[in-house]
Amino acid sequence: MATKTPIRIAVTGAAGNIGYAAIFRLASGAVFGPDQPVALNLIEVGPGLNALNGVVMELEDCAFPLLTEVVATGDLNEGFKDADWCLLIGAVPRKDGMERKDLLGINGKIFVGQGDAIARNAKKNVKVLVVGNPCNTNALIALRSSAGLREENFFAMTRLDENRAKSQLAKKAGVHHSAVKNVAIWGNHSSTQYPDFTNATIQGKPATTVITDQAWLKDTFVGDVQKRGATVIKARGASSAASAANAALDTLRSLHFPTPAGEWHSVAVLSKGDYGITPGIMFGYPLRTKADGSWEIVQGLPLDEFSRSKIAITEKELIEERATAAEALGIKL
Ligand code: NAX
Repeated sequence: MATKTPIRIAVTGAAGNIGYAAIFRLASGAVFGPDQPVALNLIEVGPGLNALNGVVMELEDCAFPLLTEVVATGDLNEGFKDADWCLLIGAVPRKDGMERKDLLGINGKIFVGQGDAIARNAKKNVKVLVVGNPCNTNALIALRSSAGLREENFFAMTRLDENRAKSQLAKKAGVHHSAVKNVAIWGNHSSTQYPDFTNATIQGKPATTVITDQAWLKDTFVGDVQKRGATVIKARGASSAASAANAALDTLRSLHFPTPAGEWHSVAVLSKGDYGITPGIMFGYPLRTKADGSWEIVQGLPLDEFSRSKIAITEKELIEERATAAEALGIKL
């Protein structure tokens, strides 16, 4: 039995597709390491609560050495109690043909209530990662609803896009995906995101000197990464689940442990104006996690005219999403 204080992780939508693919790996030690105990607070609604009973049985049946406690509940106060991390997955998923904007009204309300419940029940230095879509604006709603918590502890997931982009670059270059580094995802987790190949490296060299086909980079690569979610939905008949869970766990790990020298990871945080972006939107940036657990945005990356034009599009979408959500919810964002 490990002796460290457990990290308590609250997971909403725990019995859904992404939740189910995430929690067993959390309990196994795959995120926080083989000597770090974890406790899970699993939160569901409606029919999901019945399914959650079965998930709890399966967790018991795994007899994970690092798992110290499982709380399964439909009550947000109980669910977020003493949480160190909140992984907000539960939401109504996007269906084929549905735009993220359509989801703003439906899902925004969920994140007002959850932000408030987190502020009242979780630890004061709790960190919150939003996966449920539209995740950038949902994260902003949760942040604005959680009086007293630290703005810099709210994140929205763009890591799936980063991982997708790395794989596409690796395939084109004919190398293993681990050879591709530093792919920043700028902006929104949506079809306007900008997967930045201009600052990426392949086997330590600029990606643009390894892949010299500019048309492929600017059109095929950017377009394929932007539309990958929709392409998976068409093929599976359901949105990305295992890869989304994997990306959520990658994000937690990257925010928990220091980033290796010279590298970065992608995640959306509250803009304070870095790179000229409008303050007050949750914007995807390249981040480095420091040894003390705080983070910083990677500064000074060159952005050419093409990159700037793409970033402007995704910034505009996030400003519009914020306005749409504020109007739909009748709150200031
Ligand atoms: P599922 O429908 O399989 O699961 C969602 C679960 O959330 C259900 O069990 C439901 O009962 C529960 N739920 C709904 N409202 C809740 C609430 N208020 N409190 C607690 N639980 C609640 O969807 P799944 O495939 O797991 O997707 C979950 C979310 O992730 C969706 O919003 C989806 O769009 C989003 N995604 C985000 C991605 C990203 O990169 N940020 C990529 C994958 C995915 O599209």
